[in-house]
Order: sequence, then structure tokens, then C-alpha cells
Amino acid sequence: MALSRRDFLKTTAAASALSALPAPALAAEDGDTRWTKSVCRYCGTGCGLYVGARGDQVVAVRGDPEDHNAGFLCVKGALLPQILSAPDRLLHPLIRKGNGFQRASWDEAMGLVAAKFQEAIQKFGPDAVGFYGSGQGLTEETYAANKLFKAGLRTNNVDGNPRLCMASATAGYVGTYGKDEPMGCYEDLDHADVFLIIGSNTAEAHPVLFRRIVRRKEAGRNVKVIVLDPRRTATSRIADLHLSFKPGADLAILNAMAHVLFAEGLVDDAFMKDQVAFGEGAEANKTRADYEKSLAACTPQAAAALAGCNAEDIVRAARWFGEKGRTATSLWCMGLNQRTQGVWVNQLVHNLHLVTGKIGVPGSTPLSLTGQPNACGGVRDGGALSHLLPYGRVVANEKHRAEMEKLWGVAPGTISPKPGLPTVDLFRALEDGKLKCLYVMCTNPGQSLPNVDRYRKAMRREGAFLVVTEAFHPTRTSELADVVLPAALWAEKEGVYGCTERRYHLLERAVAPRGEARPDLDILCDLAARLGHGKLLPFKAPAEAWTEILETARGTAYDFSGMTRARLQQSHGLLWPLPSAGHPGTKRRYVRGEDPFVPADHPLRMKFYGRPDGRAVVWFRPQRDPGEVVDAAYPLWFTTGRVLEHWHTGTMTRNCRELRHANAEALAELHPQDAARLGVKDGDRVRVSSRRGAETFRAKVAEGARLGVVFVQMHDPDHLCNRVTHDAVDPVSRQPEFKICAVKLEKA
Ligand SMILES: Nc1nc2c(c(=O)[nH]1)N[C@H]1C(S)=C(S)[C@@H](COP(=O)(O)OP(=O)(O)OC[C@H]3O[C@@H](n4cnc5c(=O)[nH]c(N)nc54)[C@H](O)[C@@H]3O)O[C@H]1N2
Ligand SMILES: Nc1nc2c(c(=O)[nH]1)N[C@H]1C(S)=C(S)[C@@H](COP(=O)(O)OP(=O)(O)OC[C@H]3O[C@@H](n4cnc5c(=O)[nH]c(N)nc54)[C@H](O)[C@@H]3O)O[C@H]1N2
Ligand code: SF4
Ligand SMILES: [Mo]
Repeated sequence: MALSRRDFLKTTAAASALSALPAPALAAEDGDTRWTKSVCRYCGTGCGLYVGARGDQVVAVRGDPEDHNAGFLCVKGALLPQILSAPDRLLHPLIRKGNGFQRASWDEAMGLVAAKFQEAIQKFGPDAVGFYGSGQGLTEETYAANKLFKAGLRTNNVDGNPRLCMASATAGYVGTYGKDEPMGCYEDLDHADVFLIIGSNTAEAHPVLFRRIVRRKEAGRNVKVIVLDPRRTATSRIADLHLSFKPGADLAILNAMAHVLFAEGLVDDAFMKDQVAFGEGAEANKTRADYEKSLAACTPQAAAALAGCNAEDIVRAARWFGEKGRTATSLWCMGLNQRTQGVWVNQLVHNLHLVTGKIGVPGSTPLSLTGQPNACGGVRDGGALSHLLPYGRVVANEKHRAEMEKLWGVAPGTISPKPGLPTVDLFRALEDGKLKCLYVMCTNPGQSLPNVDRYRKAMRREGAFLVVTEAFHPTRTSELADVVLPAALWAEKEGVYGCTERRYHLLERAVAPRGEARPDLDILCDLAARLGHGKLLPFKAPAEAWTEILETARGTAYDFSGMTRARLQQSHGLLWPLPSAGHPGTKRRYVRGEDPFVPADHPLRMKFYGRPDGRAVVWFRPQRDPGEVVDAAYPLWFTTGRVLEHWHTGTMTRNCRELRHANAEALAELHPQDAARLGVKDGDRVRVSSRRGAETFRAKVAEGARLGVVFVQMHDPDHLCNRVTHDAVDPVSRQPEFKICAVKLEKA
């Protein structure tokens, strides 16, 4: 399909703002404006930008032309300055008094937090407290929290919103290659002949990367875009093939694609023989023949019947993906991760690359799109989940604990060998009273958790003590808190972010925090001192924490110990592994000649050194139903997600006039035939209910909706789609199934 000019404009308009402006030189003066190098604080694309400030006000941002985004920003990034001075900025600490809040001094508020945590630990043990963090915190902040809780307070109850987001991608990578994180990079988008975009609305959720895909397609080398999404989306507009199917049927479709690849000889026999191992169920010692045998029944016809799509489309997708001599890159996001089969379906994407050998060459890579700007750098790499320790180490491994105890200077045996509670279990522990105190940083679980009313009650339970650090108040979480601490925002502090492609950036401070707000790192150091762990967090500045972080990464598969602060200051982002001062960084991991950990004389072109045998594993993973399926009582599928203009719970983007006006209220999109059957017209109020809860939305009758599927946007604090969603989790990643549940809909 050739893109019309109109389509091109429509799909890229969102990513053009500000790009035409001339770029300021590093930290140059421009009239009265000071320019400071930074990164967009929204999505995992991680666009480099400059922050322009006059006096103590941020007045503008400009895309960094020397960074991967080539100066481009989307509308959200372009409008960042507005959030800093929003009227609901929280400017001083608050302590709950009855049903309201009272202004408090920092000393009073922190004194209370410390006393409550101390009391809970003394009475009930370390696991009575917990930390719930974010893929939007700075690496230094998340590192400090992880260290304080795991090495100081001695609980592994450290989790965060990446559990709602990237946990299945992480477990997919680890299960297949032995280590987390994509091996490819954004440059691969410039070399891909085929894009397999599955469960990702890239145009709205990663607009600047989408622009790069469109540009590649415009270059006109017969580039094919395949989109697998139940809905027609802004992304599927550029698709040569859009496969719409019943939510949750991707496993069947991906297995059928693999079936076609084998049946039509589109596989790479040598690559499989040398570089791949096979597994099924929990067993890794299988053969290629076993795998092919398991695939035999996974025909396109069977998949199409189950999924409600055309068998020919599955065959076509497989042929395009597998065509010899052409490159293929796959991109996926929450349509795959937020599933009770999230890990399995991730692995089925990896399978396509491994059986065709389309991996580790420019243009061929399985590239999981990361949601948040620092879910990779801060949380996944930094090991700030309940089962992890920094840089590929895990709580359950005695040697890893011993390494971290040594690095952290605590006595052997300090770190508990028991993994902590992953997100949903953490909030359930608050519900059943086992967890007494929870510290929430840079996330809004009172709106973003699945089946949220249940956990909203848990946060307000008698005897539960909730501390929230927030830049705004009230939010749907801060309204539930016992103490709310005012946090400095993005341009008001300094630290490192790591985005989708293993690229680390330094964000420099442009202005002072407003009011009495403090950077989260300061607040954590203060708390540590009050809890008697000041020695663990002695950081006077984020740079001191960074120096320590470099040491914890040294010698691991993540080694970025050459990324000194000075180097980050000068660079426009650096990709790890980067194990020494002079090392240029690594675009393609596991690849001989590129990755410093693959010996130059390695006999094969790749080495998956995360696994003992150096091979990646192709797992056979059969189709399974989602955690809840439609039935007579709840006959419609319900799915939720994003729009271009808004960021998650809307606390920031709803503070931008233009974005708020562009999209004010979350709509429930439904197919014209569903609407007609239910007597619903565009703009009517509808009540959507599931077995867990109900919410009303304004209806949008949308041609692009799939028959039988309702989609609701998640940004609206006044219409909580998470009252309806399902809190069932993937058995391995523990990531909840936000993308699929069963509902009924009636006119309100
Ligand atoms: N504008 C904006 N951009 C963002 C964010 C934001 O809040 N706003 N948040 C960031 C974050 S943290 C994240 S995680 C990403 C999320 O980015 P995406 O995952 O791209 O966004 P979503 O809209 O959540 O979901 C993507 C698609 O999954 C589809 N889907 C639903 N069920 C299924 C299924 O069973 N199979 C398949 N294949 N697809 C399905 C939905 O129809 C939807 O179009 O966006 C990041 N970027
Ligand atoms: N229904 C449904 N629910 C979902 C999803 C879905 O697809 N559907 N997606 C899930 C996913 S993938 C994600 S990532 C989550 C996101 O869910 P959340 O993390 O809960 O959403 P955000 O709005 O990003 O919340 C970040 C909060 O941090 C505050 N903040 C900003 N900067 C700072 C700072 O520097 N310090 C501090 N302390 N606070 C700050 C913001 O004001 C905001 O309230 O939502 C999940 N929930
Ligand atoms: S694409 Fe993502 S990182 Fe880039 S400007 Fe937009 S929101 Fe920010
Ligand atoms: Mo996310």
C-alpha cells in the first residue's frame, strides 16, 4: 500500500511539533533563556530534548537534533512546560486529619512516616512494610529505595508499576535468552523490510518511533507493515495487512505463523541448528522435531476459526515475515504483556525470529516497546522488583545476595532470601492486614490498578498507613493517603533515565523545585536517616548515587561502568553494554563484532551468553483462554488503553490546556452493530459492568471497533475503567490482564 500524502500527514502530524526549530547548543544562552539538556518524562521512546528556562520558570522545550529522535517530539513532550506550574501542584507536605488533610512541616511529616514504619517493623517484622515505585522515577531514586528496603529494612517488598507493564516482556526475554532487555535498537527500524506490530498502538503510544517507521515505509522499498490488533487504530492506518481478531487469540495466530514458516521452508536450518535450543512446558531438552510435531495441529485454518479472522491473512503475514533475504522487526507492547498468557505470547514472538534467523542483523530484531521512560533503566535493570536485585541478579540466588551484600556494605545474610510480594499481592496484603505501611512513589495506583475499587478500599483500611510522594494533589491515590509528600518534578531535579533500546540519558536540573517540593532521592535519604539507615543512603547529590550504581553494574551482563556522569553529560544517550571509559556502547547485543561480551573469535555470529549453552530457546506455548471469557451474562469483551494526548492517569497531561481540550473525557468505543443492538447512540451515557464493578462512560460509536469488543481510555480520573478490569495475573510474570475481561453494557 502506498501512503497517500494525507495519510502521511495524519499519522505523523503528532510527531512534528517543534522539530523545525533550530537546536540550541549544549547549555547555551539564547537571549534570556537557559537551555539544559534533558529527556521527555513521558513514554519509553525517551526523546532527547532541551529545557528552556527563564529565571525560575521553564518556558519551552525543543527536541534534541543530535539524539535518536532527530529533534522530533510528540505533542505531549512539546507541552511539558505547562505541567510544572499547574494549579494543583502540591507545594507542602500534608497529614491526614479525619477525612481531610492538614498542612505540615517536612519534619513533622517525615517524623510521622518514620515512626509508623519503625513501629510496624518492630511489632510485625520487616515484611509488614513495603515500597511501590515506578518506571518514571529516576534511576538514582529507584536504586535508593531498593537499597533502603532490601538492605536496610530487610524486606523484599519492593515492587512497582512496571509489574503492570513490562513484567511479561521481562520474563519473555529471560526465558528465551537468559537475560532481560531487547538486543536490538531503534536504528533497526531504518533497516526493516517487514514490521510485525502486535498489541501496540505505536502511533499513539510511541509517536516518534512510529514516525520513524512511517519514514522507512515512505522510502518505498516494498516495506510491509503487519498490524495485529483487535481494533482498527491510528497504527493500523499504515498497515499493508491488519489482522483483527478476538482478544486473546494471538497465541493461536503466532503458532500458526510458525506452522506456515516450517511448512513453506521459510526457516533458517543452520541458525536453528547452531544457535537455538527447544523446549515445551517446563522442559528445555526438546528437539526441533518435537517442536514441529507440536506445531502440526496449529494450522492457519484452526487459528482463524478460533480467532475470528481469515486463514489467508495468517498465511500472508507468515510469508511476508519469513521471505528469504528480507529483514523483519517485531514491535509489541501492552496488547501482549497485559495478559494472563503474557509471557507465553512474548515467547511466541521471539520464536518467529529464532526459527527464521531474523535476529541480530540490522533490521531484524524482536523489539519490545517499553512503556515508561525509566522502566528499563531504573526498575528492570536496577532490579527494583520484589524478586530481583540490581543488574540481572535475583533474590532467590544466594550468590547474588552475597554479591549485593558486599557491594552494599551490609553483613552477610542481611538480604532476605524470600522474594517479596509482586504488585497485586502487595495490595492484597494491605487488604488482609499483613502489610501495615506502604510507601508509594511516582505512581497512582488508586487509579491504575486493575479491579481498583478493591485496592482503593485496602489503601484506606483501618490500620493501613499509606505514604504518597506526588507532584499534584489531589490524585486518586493521594486522596487515600495518610501522608502526602510534595515531590519535585522532572525538570526540577537531576538523574538518569534508561529507555527501550538500552539507551541511558542524563536529565539535568533546569529550575528549582516549586514551593517546598523535594526530589524523591532527598526524601528517601531523609527517611533512611530517620530509620537509622543513613549510612546506606549517604548521598548528598544524585551523582554520588550514580557512582555507586556503576559499581553494582560492573562485571554483570548489563555492564555500563564506563558511563560516568561526565560522559553522560556530553552524550546524547549511550547504549549499554558499555564496560569501559572509552567504549562506544553497543547497538546490537549478543552479536559478534558489536557486543563486547561476545569474543571476537566466536565461531557463530551470535552468542546468547545469558544462557549457559549460549543458545536461545524456542518454546512451544499453546493457545489458552484469557482469565475471563464472555458468556451470556457478560457478553462483550472489554479492553482498555491509551490515546495520544494523555499520559496514564492524566495528572500531568490533563493539566495542559490543549491536551485537555483535545480529549477531555474517557470514551467507551463500540462497534456500530453493537451500538444499534443496545440502542446506544454516539454521545449517550452507557454503563459498563463486569463481575467486579461498574462505571459509566460516554459512548463513541466507532467504525474501527471490533464487533463484540468495547475499548475504554484509561486517563480519566472521574470515569475509572479499572473499576471494571480484571486483576487476574500471568502465573510467571504476575502481570495483570488489563487487556481482557467480560462485560455487559447498557444505556445509563
Ligand atoms: N499517549 C500515551 N503514550 C504512552 C502512554 C500513555 O499513557 N499515553 N503510556 C506509556 C506506557 S507506560 C505504555 S505501557 C505504553 C502502552 O502502549 P500500547 O500497548 O501501544 O497501548 P495500549 O493502548 O495500552 O494497547 C495497545 C493495543 O493493544 C490492543 N489489544 C487489546 N487486546 C489485545 C489482544 O488480545 N491482542 C493484541 N494483539 N492486541 C490487543 C488494543 O486494542 C490497543 O490498541 O504506552 C506508553 N506511551
Ligand atoms: N485499565 C488500564 N489500567 C492500566 C493500564 C492499561 O493499559 N489499562 N496500563 C498499566 C500500565 S502499563 C502502567 S505503566 C500504569 C501506569 O499507572 P501509574 O503509574 O499509576 O500512572 P501515572 O499517571 O503515570 O502515575 C504517575 C504519578 O506520578 C506523579 N509524578 C510525576 N512525576 C513525579 C515525580 O517526579 N515524583 C513523584 N513522586 N511523583 C511524580 C504523577 O503526577 C502521577 O500521579 O497503569 C497501568 N494501568
Ligand atoms: S514520543 Fe514519547 S518520549 Fe517522545 S516526546 Fe512523545 S511522549 Fe515524549
Ligand atoms: Mo506501562
